[in-house]
Amino acid sequence: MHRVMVVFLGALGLAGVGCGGEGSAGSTNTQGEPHACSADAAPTRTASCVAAFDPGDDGGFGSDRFPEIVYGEPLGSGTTSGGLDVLSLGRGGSIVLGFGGNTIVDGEGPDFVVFENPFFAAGDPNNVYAELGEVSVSMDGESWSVFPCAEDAEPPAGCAGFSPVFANGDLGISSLDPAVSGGDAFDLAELGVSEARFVRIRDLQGIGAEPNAGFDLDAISVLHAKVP
Ligand SMILES: [Ca+2]
Ligand SMILES: [Ca+2]
Repeated sequence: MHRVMVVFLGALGLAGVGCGGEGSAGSTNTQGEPHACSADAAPTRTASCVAAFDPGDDGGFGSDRFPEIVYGEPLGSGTTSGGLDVLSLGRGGSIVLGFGGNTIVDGEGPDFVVFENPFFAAGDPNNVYAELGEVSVSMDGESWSVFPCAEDAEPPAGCAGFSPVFANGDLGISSLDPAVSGGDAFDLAELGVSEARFVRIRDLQGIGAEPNAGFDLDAISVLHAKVP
């Protein structure tokens, strides 16, 4: 079993080190290795850089369009089918995303939203096809605060990957309006955290068949951002 680990730059916590200007958000080298998130990059309200990616087995769907596939607005498919603008993390896979030079801040209510591609199996709202993920946040990329995920609760609580996604950049349904966006919203206040530059998603359930195994990440949007 071979797992590829894209090492998270340990120097991220050191201002300016390892975050050179040429690593523009959204670009990859020929190996598909993502560039680290630069604090100097343009601030964004949706994910715009990958700081680390540790894929699990049997994932890889969407990797031909990685990293752009996890950037920008989601392309949700609502309740009837899973959106396809996603990267499958694989069993136990994890990914760390940033928002260029932007920072999530704790405002009133939820502060950011994670979009996967859950849907109602056979149209039954009580039978959600979900692949749950654990969500963590960090300011420096080294020290993490973890949202406790009660994956066996009904409905699951504190996890990503349970709520269908209606936000759709092509349809003009904004991911920044929780009233219409769907997805799973998170409030930094629940962790006693005031700000975060990075969001980490880790697949918890390892379900699905190759290449769709694990959490399918579509997008992450910031509701309360230091730079609106
Ligand atoms: Ca909040
Ligand atoms: Ca996407």
